Amino acid sequence: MYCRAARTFAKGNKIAPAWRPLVPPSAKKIHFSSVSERVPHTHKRSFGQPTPETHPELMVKGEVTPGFVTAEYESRRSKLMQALPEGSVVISPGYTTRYMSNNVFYHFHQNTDFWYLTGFNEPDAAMILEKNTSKRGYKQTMFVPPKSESAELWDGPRTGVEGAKEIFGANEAYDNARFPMFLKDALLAKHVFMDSPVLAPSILSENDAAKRILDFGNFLPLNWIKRKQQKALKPLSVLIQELRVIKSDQEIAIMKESGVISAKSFIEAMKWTKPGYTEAQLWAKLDYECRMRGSSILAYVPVVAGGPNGLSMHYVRNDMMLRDGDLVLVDCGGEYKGYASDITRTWPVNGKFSPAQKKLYQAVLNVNKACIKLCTEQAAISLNGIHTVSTRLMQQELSKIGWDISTYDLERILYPHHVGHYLGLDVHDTHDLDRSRKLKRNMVVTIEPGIYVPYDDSFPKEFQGIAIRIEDNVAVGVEEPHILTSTAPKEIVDIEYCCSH
Ligand SMILES: [Mn+2]
Repeated sequence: MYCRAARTFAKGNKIAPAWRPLVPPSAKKIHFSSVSERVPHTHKRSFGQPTPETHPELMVKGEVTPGFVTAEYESRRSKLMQALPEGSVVISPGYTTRYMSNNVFYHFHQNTDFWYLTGFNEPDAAMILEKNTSKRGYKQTMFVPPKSESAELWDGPRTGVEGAKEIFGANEAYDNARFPMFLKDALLAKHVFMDSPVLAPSILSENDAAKRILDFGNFLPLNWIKRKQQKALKPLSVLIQELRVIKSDQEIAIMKESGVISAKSFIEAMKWTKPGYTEAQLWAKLDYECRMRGSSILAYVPVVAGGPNGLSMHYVRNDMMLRDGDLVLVDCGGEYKGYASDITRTWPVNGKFSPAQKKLYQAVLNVNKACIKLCTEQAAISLNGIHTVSTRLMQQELSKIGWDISTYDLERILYPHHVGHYLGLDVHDTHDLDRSRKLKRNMVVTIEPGIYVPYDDSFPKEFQGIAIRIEDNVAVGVEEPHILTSTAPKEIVDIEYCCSH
C-alpha cells in the first residue's frame, strides 16, 4: 500500500518527493525507435476496466462488460427512458472511492444502478440521459475521469472520454470536472429523475461545485428539499429497480455460472473443514476458491460461524476456532461478472451430524425444499406469501420431531428473519421493492429458512446452541423453479460424504 500523502505533497508544492529519482532534462529527448514493438498489444491502448481488446480471455468482441453486449445495456437505458414523460432528464452518478481508513481505500465497487445502465466501472463518473425525439429516444452524456499521464501513473489506466463514447455508447462524453456545469442545466428540465445525494458518495456529494449547485452544504440539501416539494425532482433508483427485478435470460445465465462457482467453493470448504481450524481460515478458503474460479470478490462479508456464533444473524467477526462436535454455519457467495451469489450451508465441523443436529437439520431442509417448489409463476405467490408458508411448515416439521412451539416463539426467537429476498447485482437486490409482489418468471430470489436455538431452558436442551440456515438462489420459472445453487450439497448424506473426502 503506497502513501498518498507523498503524492499530495508533490502536487501541492510542485516538489518531487525525495525518493522519486530526478530525471535530467536531456533524458527526455532520448527516442527509442523500437518502443512500439516492445509495448505489449494489451498496453498500446489502455482502459479503466477489462475490454475485449485487453482481456480476450474474458470477453468477446461486442461485449461492454464480461457477458453483456452493447445491445443489453442499450435496451436497459431505452426501457427506462421510454417509461418517462416528455421533457425528462435522468441524472445517474457512479460511486466515488471509499476509504477504510485515512488513505487506505476499499476495493472499488460501482453503484449498481449506474453499473446496470452503463457498465462503466471507474470511480467519480456520472451520466445524464435526456429524453428526446431522436431515433434512439434519448441523448446519453457521460462524465468520466479523463486520460491523464500523472493520475494514471498512480491509479492505473483510465478509459477516458473517447472510450466512454466508443465503448459505453455515449453520444457525448466529457472530463468529469465539467459535470457541475451540465448539472446546472439538467436541473432546469421539466422532470428531473435523480436520487438524493445523501444516499451515496458520488460526484454529486463530493464535488464542491456540484454541492454548491445542489445547495448541499452541511448535510442540509436545501434546494433538494425545496425542489422535492415542488415535485420537480423525482426518485430514480426505484424506476431502475423495477427493471432490475426481472432478469434477462443472459443475466440468468451469468447468475447460474455465479451459483456454480460459489457452490463449488462450498464443496471445497466442506472437504477442508476440521476441528482446530479457525473461522478466519475457512473464510479465506471460501474466498480463495471463489476467486480461483473467476469471482472478482466475495459479494459481501461472509458469516462463518462455528457453533453458537451462528445464533447472531450477522456474525461477521469470524475469529474463533472451529470445535469438534459443533456445526459451522456459512453464509457466503462470490460476485461474478457483477452478479452476487448468496448461499448458506451448515455442516458438522468433524464431518458427522450428531443425532440432535441431524433432526433439526432435516426439519430446516424440508422447509427449504418445500419453499423452493413455490418459486413459480404458477404458484401465484409472493416472497411474503412464501414466508408465511415457511413459518407454518417449520412449526409442522418441529412438531414431527417432538417439539411443539408457539408461533410467537418461532417468529420472535427461533426463526426471526424473512425467508428470502431478491438477488442480482446486489445481494439484497432491488431493496426498495416490497416483497408482496407475485413472483414472475426471471425474478431471482433467495430461499433461506433457518432455526436458531438459544441457551434458554424453555427450549429442548438437546437443541440449545444449534444454529442452522440453508439458503439457495432460485430463478423463478413459469411451472418449475430453477435452482442456481443446486450443486452446493445440502442433503445430510451428501454433506457427510463431502466432509469425509
Ligand atoms: Mn441471503
